Amino acid sequence: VVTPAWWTSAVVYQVYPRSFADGNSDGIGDIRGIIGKLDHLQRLGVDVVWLSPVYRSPQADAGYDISDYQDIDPIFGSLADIDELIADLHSRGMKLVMDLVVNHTSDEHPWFVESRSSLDNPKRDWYWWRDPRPGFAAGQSGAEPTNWESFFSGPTWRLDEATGQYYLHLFDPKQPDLNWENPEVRAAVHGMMRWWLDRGIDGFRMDVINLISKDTTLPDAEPDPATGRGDGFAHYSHGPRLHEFLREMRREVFDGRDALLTVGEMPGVTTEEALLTTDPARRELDMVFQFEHVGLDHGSTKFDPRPLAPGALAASLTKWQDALGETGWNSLYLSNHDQPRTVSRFGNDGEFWRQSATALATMLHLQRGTPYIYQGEEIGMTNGSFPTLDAFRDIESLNFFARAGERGLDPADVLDGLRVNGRDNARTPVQWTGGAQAGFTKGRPWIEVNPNHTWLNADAQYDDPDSVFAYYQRLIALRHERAVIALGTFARVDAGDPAIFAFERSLDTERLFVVTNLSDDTLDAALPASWNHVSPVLANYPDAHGPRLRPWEARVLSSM
Ligand code: TEU
Ligand code: CA
Repeated sequence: VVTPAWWTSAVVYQVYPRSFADGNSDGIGDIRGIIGKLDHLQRLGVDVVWLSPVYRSPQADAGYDISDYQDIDPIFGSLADIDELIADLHSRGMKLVMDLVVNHTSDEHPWFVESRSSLDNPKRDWYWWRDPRPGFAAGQSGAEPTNWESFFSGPTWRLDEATGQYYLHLFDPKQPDLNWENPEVRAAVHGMMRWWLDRGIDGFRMDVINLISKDTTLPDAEPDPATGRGDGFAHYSHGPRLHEFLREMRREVFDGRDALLTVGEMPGVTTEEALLTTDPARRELDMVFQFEHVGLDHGSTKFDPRPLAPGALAASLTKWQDALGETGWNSLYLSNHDQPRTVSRFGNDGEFWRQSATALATMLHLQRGTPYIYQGEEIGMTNGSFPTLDAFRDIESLNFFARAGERGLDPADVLDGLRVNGRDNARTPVQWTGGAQAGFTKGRPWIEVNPNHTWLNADAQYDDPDSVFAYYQRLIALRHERAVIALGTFARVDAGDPAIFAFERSLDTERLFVVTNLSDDTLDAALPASWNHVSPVLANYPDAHGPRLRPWEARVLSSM
């Protein structure tokens, strides 16, 4: 019998440091701020902290543009601070997973500074340098080596005047893509990863790791008539050497080390690719973040939001449960620092705020996989309010707005789109108290605190047994207590209405039955007769029995 991996019963908590807690009153969250809030994490009961980047960075993309992988940015603290954080987490029985951003570096990283310095610099081939398109002069419109649209709007190529060549940047021009075809690049990344593991960290969350292998022939995309550029995703994601690179990394970095967690962020991943990546027999990654359910409400772009069809979320998540089944492993998440707030996006952040926050948590945490909580989700934080454009901070939103004219979009509509799906929704400061700046900082925060902190805050919830926080505590404890949650099989149960997400988990003789009404309506559920008279081990309404489900009602029934 194979011992199940430790992370099957673990819950991960994501800290986005800039917005978590400010230790020195400069308005930006930092490592000392995190150290001061470990009681909160311990009280919640999570096992692992995933920390978004704190490395040295010009902060063009809030730290996802790294200029020194082996140092801490002074805005966040020092290496001594991170050592203290590792030690404190470990002494409280929690682990630390760091972000690994190696599809690209900052353009201020010494590797890129060297690479751009001349055509024959030894590091020239560490990045993707190409001549202008044949027949075009450098700098001429259309001279970019491919016509791809970048994630942050505009072309994915930037001309370096001094050498007359273009470099590839799938994200911002300040984030040049590393060339993983070059074995020296891979060895340098592996060495850096070992250095962090030797320092005591417990794993990595790997940023856009499915983009590290690209089609080296760099084919053009189907152009969008409005911009002349197109979506090159098929050519730069899941390239021919992705699995080879991941297996090599496993051998070079992780083999011989115990109790780690590796999770690959993979926008656009299919169930087939996710299965290949997470099947333990193939020795690649422990789990991946898939993106299907966080794209269901996107229209032609993510800033052209569409209402979610009833049942769409449950259907998508069920598809992933079924596909990864007992061979692969799912990461379970509804939000992170790139997504709107869970309760605003998938729930009802008005009338049914508490009910929908807890119902969504129930259906997510009790699936098969490792749940991820994004900071503030455990108290039901909602989307920010952004009255005007200058309330936004995120490069993705600001660039999209700046280029919206190219697409002929009305600025007022674009602003509405940013309010719905902009990444800043998740980046407003964590609401600790009802007082000034929600207790996040004694200074002026880098982004405005959500005005609803006066009633929506951690302090107001700690001692309230009916709070969202208390409910998350119980859900986390349940995963620790019950093997069926960590290891049981998953089977969706048809409860008669697509808005009712019901499923059964089973392990040997142990059964768990989860039923959630993911709608604002009262619905009658067709529940299996065997569950009719069992009282719930967890519920988000009092007097939970019978077939009638109130709006966003959630019940967890157990046969043990
Ligand atoms: O995100 C990758 C990604 O594809 C997106 O979800 C991205 O946030 C964008 O919204 C696409 O529309 C990762 C990081 O999580 C993100 O914060 C970084 O900006 C990005 O990579 C580049 O490192
Ligand atoms: Ca600070």
